[in-house]
Amino acid sequence: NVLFPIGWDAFGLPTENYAIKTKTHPKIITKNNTDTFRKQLKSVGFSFDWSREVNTTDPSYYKWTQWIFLQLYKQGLAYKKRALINWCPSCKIGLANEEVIDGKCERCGNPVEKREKEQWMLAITKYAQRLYDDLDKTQFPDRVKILQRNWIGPSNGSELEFSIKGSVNKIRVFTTRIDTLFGVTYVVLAPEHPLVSGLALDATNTAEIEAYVQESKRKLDLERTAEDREKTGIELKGVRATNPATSEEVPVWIADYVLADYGTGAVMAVPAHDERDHAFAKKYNLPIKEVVKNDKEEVLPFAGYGKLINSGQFDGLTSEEAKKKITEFVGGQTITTYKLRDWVFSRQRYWGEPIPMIHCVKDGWVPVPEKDLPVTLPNVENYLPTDNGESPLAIVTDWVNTTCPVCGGPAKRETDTMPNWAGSSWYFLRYMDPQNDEKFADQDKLKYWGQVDWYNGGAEHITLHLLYSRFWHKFLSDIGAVPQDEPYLRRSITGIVLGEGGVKMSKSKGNVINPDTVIQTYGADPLRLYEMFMGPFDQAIAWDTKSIIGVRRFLEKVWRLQNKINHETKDPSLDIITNKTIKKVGEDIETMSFNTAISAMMIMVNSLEEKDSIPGNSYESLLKILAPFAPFVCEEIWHNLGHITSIHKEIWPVADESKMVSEQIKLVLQVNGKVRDTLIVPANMSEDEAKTAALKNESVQKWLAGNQPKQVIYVPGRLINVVT
Ligand code: ANZ
Repeated sequence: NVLFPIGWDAFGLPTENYAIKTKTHPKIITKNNTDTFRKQLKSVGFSFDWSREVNTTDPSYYKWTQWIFLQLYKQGLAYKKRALINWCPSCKIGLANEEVIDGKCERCGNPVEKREKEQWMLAITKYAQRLYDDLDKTQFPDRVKILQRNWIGPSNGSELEFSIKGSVNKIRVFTTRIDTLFGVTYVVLAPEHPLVSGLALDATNTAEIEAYVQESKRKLDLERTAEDREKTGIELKGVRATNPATSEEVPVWIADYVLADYGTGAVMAVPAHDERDHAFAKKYNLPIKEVVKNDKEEVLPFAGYGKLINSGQFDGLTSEEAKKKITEFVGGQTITTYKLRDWVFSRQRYWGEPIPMIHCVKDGWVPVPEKDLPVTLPNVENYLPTDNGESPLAIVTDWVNTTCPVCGGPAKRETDTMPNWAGSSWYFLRYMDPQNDEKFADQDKLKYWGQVDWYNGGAEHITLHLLYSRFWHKFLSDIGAVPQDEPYLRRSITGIVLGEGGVKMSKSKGNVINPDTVIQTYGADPLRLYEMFMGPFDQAIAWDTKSIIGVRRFLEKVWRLQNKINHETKDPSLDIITNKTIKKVGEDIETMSFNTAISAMMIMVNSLEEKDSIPGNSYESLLKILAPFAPFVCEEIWHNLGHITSIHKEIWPVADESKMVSEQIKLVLQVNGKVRDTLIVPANMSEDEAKTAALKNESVQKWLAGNQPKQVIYVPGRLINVVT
C-alpha cells in the first residue's frame, strides 16, 4: 500500500527571474510550467497519485506554511535581527548564501558585498545537536550522513573571559585549545564584534579602526577566511586584555579572519600553535610563545597535541589533561559550537510566502491571528526588485497598511517573503491529507502513513533542504503536531542525466534533451528504459541517442515474440532462465539496480528469440516483470494476448527456486567397482563438484574408513568410482 505523490515547489528566484525577463506574472509562469510538467510526467507514464497533487504557491497550501512560521514564532524560534546579508550592488538585491557562487552573484556574475539589514531568522542552531545525533535513527546512505554532519559541524571547546584593563567589559573567547592558554600573545575581535565601537573610542587610533571596520564589513566570509589570503588587521592601540591564567597583559587587535558569528566572535591568539595566528603574528611582529611540545622536534606553528611547557603549574601535563584542568582553573565553560548558523529566513522578493507578521508602533511585532491566514500575496503589476533593497511588496500601500491585531491602531505588514526552502520543509506531510482546510494534516492520517519510508532525490538537496525539513519536522514533533521526530527513513540519490558529451544540460549550451521530442521519435517506453539502463542510478551519466535506439530494438524484439507463443511448448531450459530472471529483476528493483535488471531481461529475451516456439507462461512472466519499466508496450501486448484486465493489476510472479537449476540426474556410486549407493545431482554439475559430493557420501566414507582414496573416476552423467 504505497503513497507515491507529486507536487510543485514553485516559489523562488528562478520563477521570479524568468518573470522579470519575460514580463509575465510569476503566477502565470508557474501555471504554464506546472501544466507542461504534468503533461510530460503523464506522457512518460509515472504512476503518481494525481489526486494528492500539491503546489506550494497555492494560498490553501501556504496558509499552513505561514501557520508553521507562527508556531515557530510563538516558541521563540523565529526572531528578527539586524544581520549582514549578501548584497549584489549591480542587481540591487539581497541574495541567500546559496545564491552566491564563489563570491559572485548567481544572476549577473558581479562581486557580492555584505550589507546590514533587519532579517527574520529561524533558530535552527537550537536543534543542531539533535539534527546531528538523530541521523543515527535514519537509514540514509553514509555519504548523506557525512555531508549533513559536516554541515552542522560541531566543535568541542571552551569559552573563557579576558578582562579589559580599565573597563568593566570582558572579552569572551571560544577556543578548542585552552591547553595553549599560556601561549596567548594577543587577543583578536571580529570587526563587527559589539565591543569594537566602544573600545575604538578608548584607543588612540579611532579613525583608522573605523576605516578598517567599514572595509571588512563589505567582504564575504568566504573571502575573509580563505587560507591563502594575506591576513589583515589593526591594533586597538592602548587597549590591553588580561590573560586569566597568567594575569599577563596582551594587546587587543581586530582582524577580519575572525568571523563575527562563529563562537563568540573573538579569539585568544596563540601564534606558536595556530596557523592563522602564526601568519598574523609574523606579519605584525607579535611575539610567539611555544607552550606545547611533543617528542619529535616540530617547527612552529605546531598545531598537534603534546605535553605542556612554559605553562606554570600545568607543565608536563598532556594537552588532554590540561584542557580540563585549565578550564577549571580560569572558570571557563566546556562548550560545543556549530558551523551551522541560524537560518536567514527573509527575502526582499515578491514571489514567496508573505511572512505573517504585522508591525505596530505601539505593540512592536505582532503575529497575524491564525484565523486571518493565509496572508495572500497581493496581485501586483510590478514585482521588480527595488533600488533600496526593500521587498517589492513595500510599495503596495493598500496591502501594507493594516490594523494592529492587538490595539486596533494603524500598523504595517511585514513585506519580506519567505525563502524558497519554506514550502518544501513540510510538503511531504501535506500529501497525506492534501485537501484539509482545518489543519495542515489530520493526525490519524499522519499516524496511518507514518514517516516517509523512502525519499529519492538529487544530491543538491542533501544539505540545505534535507536539513531544513528535518528541523521543521523535529519542531512540529516537539509541539505535538506530528507523531515522529524524523521525517524520512531512507534517502537515495538520483544521478543527473548530463547532456551529450558529458556536460550539464543547459539552454545556453544548446544541449538540452526535451522528453517530448524523445517520446515522439522513440516512444515513452524507450525513454524510460534507456534512462534506467544507462548506468547506475546514483551516477551522473551523459545522454547518448545511439543507446536509446538499442533499447528501442529490445522492445521491438519483445513485441515480435508474441508471434512465437505456443501453449503446447514445454521447454525446461526456458523455465530456468525465466525463474532466474524473475528473481534477479525483483531483487534489483529493491536495490534500485535498474540497469542490471534490464540487462537480465535482455538476456532472457535473447534466449526466447533463439527458439522456434515459446511457452505462454514464460512470455507472460517476462511481460509482468517488464511492465514497471515499459508500461505501455507491456499493456498493449497483454491485451493482444486476450487479457481484458490491466497487466499493472497482475500479481508479481514468484520465482520457483526448484526450477532455477537444470534437471536432476542420478549418478551411480561405486567403491572399487562395486555399486554402493546412488547420488541425485543437477545435470550441469561440474566434475569437481560431483567428486566432492561423492566423497562426502556416507557409504563411500564407510568403505574409505578414514583413508584417502587412491583414485576417483568420473564418467560424466553416469557414475563415480572410488578406488581405495
Ligand atoms: C586558540 C587556539 C590555539 C585555537 C590553537 C586553535 C589552535 P574549529 O575547530 O573550526 O571550531 N576561532 C574561534 N572563534 C573564531 C571565529 N569567530 N573566527 C575565526 N576563528 C575562530 O576552530 C576553533 C578555533 O578557531 C578556536 O580555537 C579559535 O582558535 C578559532 F593552538 O583558540 B583557537
